[in-house]
Amino acid sequence: MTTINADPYPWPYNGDLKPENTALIIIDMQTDFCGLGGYVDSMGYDLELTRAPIEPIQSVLTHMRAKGYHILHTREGHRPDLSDLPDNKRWRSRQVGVGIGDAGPCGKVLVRGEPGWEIIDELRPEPNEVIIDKPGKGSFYATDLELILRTRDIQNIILTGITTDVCVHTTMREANDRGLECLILEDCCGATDQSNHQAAIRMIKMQGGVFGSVSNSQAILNELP
Ligand code: C5J
Repeated sequence: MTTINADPYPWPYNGDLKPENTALIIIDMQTDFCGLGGYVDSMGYDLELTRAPIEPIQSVLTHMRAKGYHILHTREGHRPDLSDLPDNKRWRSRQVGVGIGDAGPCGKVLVRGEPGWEIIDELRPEPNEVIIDKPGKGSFYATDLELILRTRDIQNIILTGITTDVCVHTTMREANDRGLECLILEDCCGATDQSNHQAAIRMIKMQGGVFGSVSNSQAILNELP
């Protein structure tokens, strides 16, 4: 039995934790969500909140790379012709700041290939790491993430990234319904609103861990086999 200290239960539930069956997923650490001039910045949110997880994720990433765990990154973004951008998503985004697909200081917002869409330098993927490009909030919808996880026999996923209440939560819920065992690292996530971050973390812990369990970067550094 190998587990990580977590709340509400030591994770994973079955004690089967090893590099071969466990992946770190880093969600949407893109300039548009945490960089100057990006989408979140254009909406007027406090960038400190979405930048807070950068250092803790760096520590976990370095540690898990060295131990040979699977590492996956995701990017939210749309095709340059916007053929995969739903009208209502674009309309809503235009109610606040620069709309998705429109030109901003970091290029067209959340459009593949634009500077704002890139993963930030601090967390740049290595060439052998998987990158999932997703048009939605969840990482499973309209992507090959499930195929990759099943092909590699990955059962446990450690979720980090931004934002806690939107793309991290949606991905965790999608993963949980597929029988994957989820751990969220609280200090490795951030939201545009701190109370939403806290609520999103609290929701995971109800009903005995309805979506999984919650831990932090220090526990990974200290306890991961
Ligand atoms: C949002 C995300 N918040 N990556 N995207 O629109 O959470």
